[in-house]
Amino acid sequence: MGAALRVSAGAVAGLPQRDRCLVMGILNVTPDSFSDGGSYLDVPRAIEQGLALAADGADIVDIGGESTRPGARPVPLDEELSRVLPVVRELARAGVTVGIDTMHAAVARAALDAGAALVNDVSGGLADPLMAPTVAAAGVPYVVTHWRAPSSEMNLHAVYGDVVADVVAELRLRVEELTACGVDERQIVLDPGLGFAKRPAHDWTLLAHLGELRNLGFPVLVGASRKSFIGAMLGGGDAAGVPPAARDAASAAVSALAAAGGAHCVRVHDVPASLDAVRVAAAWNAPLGRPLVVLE
Ligand code: PMM
Repeated sequence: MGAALRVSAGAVAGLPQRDRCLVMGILNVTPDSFSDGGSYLDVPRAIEQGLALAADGADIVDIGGESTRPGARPVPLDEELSRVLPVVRELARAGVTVGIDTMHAAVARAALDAGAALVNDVSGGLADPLMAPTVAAAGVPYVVTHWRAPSSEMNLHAVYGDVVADVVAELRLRVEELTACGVDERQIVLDPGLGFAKRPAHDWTLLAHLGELRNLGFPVLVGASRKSFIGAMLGGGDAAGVPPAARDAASAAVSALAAAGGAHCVRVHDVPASLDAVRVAAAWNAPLGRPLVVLE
């Protein structure tokens, strides 16, 4: 991208602006998410947890009502809506910047009406053809994740020639298609989709090459927290031996490295640890004159 440096940090209109990588706290209002499934299915409990994430320093609280773990069953639309909407409404009313984690345009639309500020779509617009026009009309930040197939079959699609080149090319195609549907480039945040049709080696390779994703020219969000590739690394190849909650220190280390590598946002369960981690990254990069996202 030439010798000139392009600074893109703080550039996502509608999201908090910080002199560091943003921290998005995860709130899954589901019975079956791999890490916090079942913990916050009760609405008052979910609201309490969302407020706790914000009090811990989360810049954004990301609310999801459908698990995307491998093999997860789809949730009927009315069930997804009834899980997330009261939580979105209450947290937005409390002044929290809320993200809605959904692949369904109707859920995104209803959540935006209830006060959500960002749409986080792990399918990058592929699961629902109405998502792109919905997000385009709303004009809100839109997280576009690398995705190949629904959770029930995504592991069958974890086949790459060169995982970095393939993910970059497929995300570039998503950007072209989304912008052709009216999504403004300034709305787009890209995400490598760690664990989505990826084996652990794919996830680590993508993290090592985050700069190539950044070079597409968009802010990048990294969702590594507690995922099985971290469990597998800690467990010497056996993720099952290291339960999700025992992966928080390693997840925070990934947050630090991702932030130092130019991530705009990390999506995590343990907010205080990652907040410290991204602060370390900002301090680490500051003497280099690049505390923020720099595209080279
Ligand atoms: N991962 C999950 C859910 N939503 N959203 C984005 N943008 N990126 C991710 O990597 C991502 C996501 C699955 O993990 P969870 O069960 O911890 O929410």
